[in-house]
Amino acid sequence: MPTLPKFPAGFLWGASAAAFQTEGAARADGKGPSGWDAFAARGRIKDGADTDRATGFYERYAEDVGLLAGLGADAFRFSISWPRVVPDGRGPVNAAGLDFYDRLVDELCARGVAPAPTLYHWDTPLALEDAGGWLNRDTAFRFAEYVGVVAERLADRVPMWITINEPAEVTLLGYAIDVHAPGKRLFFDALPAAHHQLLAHGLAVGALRAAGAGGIGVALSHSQVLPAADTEADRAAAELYDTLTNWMFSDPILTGTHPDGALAARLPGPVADDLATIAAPLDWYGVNYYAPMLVGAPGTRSANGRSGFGGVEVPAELPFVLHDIDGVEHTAFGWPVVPDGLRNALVGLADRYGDRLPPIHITENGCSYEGLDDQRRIAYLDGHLRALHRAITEGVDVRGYFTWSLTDNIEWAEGTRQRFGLVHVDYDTLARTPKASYHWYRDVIAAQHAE
Ligand code: IFM
Repeated sequence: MPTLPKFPAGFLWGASAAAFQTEGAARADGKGPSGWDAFAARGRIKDGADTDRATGFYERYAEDVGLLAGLGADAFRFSISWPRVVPDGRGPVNAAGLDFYDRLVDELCARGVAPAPTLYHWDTPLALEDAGGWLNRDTAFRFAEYVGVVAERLADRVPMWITINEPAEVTLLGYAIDVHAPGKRLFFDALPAAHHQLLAHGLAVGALRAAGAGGIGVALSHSQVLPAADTEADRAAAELYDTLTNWMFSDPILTGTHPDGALAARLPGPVADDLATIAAPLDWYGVNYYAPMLVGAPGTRSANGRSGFGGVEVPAELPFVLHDIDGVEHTAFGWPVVPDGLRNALVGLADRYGDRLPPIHITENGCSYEGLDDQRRIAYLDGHLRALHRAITEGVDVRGYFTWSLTDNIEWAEGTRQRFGLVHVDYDTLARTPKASYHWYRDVIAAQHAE
């Protein structure tokens, strides 16, 4: 593989992970159950993976921090489990839970890896989920309380914070089409979940700042959305999908406005006041990118007959369908590999927001493939880093890149079937084995760090 072009001085090289996907210890040391624990207990993880154990990160965190240090990573994006810190989502704080993240942060700092915690990566405390979860406005205020507790404890050592991760996926997969926890099928009635997560983000920014935290960002998924065919119906379907998955989240955060009046009219609460909270200034903006989306009108079919995305079919109740992208490589998950889609998504953000767009970090990018000699993962990462470099050359201010993921982990409803790690996890023994991509990424980082 030819050497990658040089990224700007000070560019941050990292890897990402999340609590439910790695920690295990689901009932240990006072942790409360999350909506995802309940979803797993209902048999909704396809391969019946042991999510109570996951990769055992709760016990093995020092080993994984050692792997990060071995990579030469500048930063590690992990998530804090809300129900480990506030077991019932409100009320008493679990000291043992906070102590765990304190130890983790100390270990990272000791190994020269900057901690970059995400405060919400989908594991809502079950007590709050049972009270409506993100459909309930109160959840946003409980989130801000928990964020304040965490920030008071960790702000002295954490240089980079992520409030919430991918609210679009939580809304669509969790509340609209019953693919993820909490397993609701509300279609457009899921929209309040989007609004309340955004409100939670805005309130969390305030709670972080009040505790003296800096380096505040968010992690939103951004995909280039393309109409399946050049027809009015496909263009309208793609535009709606683009609004629902991209702009409905980034516009409120970056501009304090809503991209679609008709959709905004379906949102609950004092929306105009909430938008002022949601648009609290950020220090940086996180982009998760995996693949572009090809969208058609209901009833249309992909040229190759394959529809959906990674096995997820859009129910007929929604006014769009997802088409497969033909003629490109696909990952083990069936996701199309289109590196230039990352450049396009970034240039699209810069064009749309101009000066309102803070410096960007790529907070997730990666792929699912089998095997230790994962040359296809290396090709994926190499291609996306080159596309990222092109975006920077074209003027987009990108300051860092976190690959998803450090180790294999629980891929939500897919369980252990999809492996996104640079490091292989044997789910019987929990032994970690670096893959070829780990060694490749280590060499990339070393070359980038060299003068
Ligand atoms: O594993 C997930 C992660 O938790 C959120 N973003 C997408 C990844 C791959 O599906």
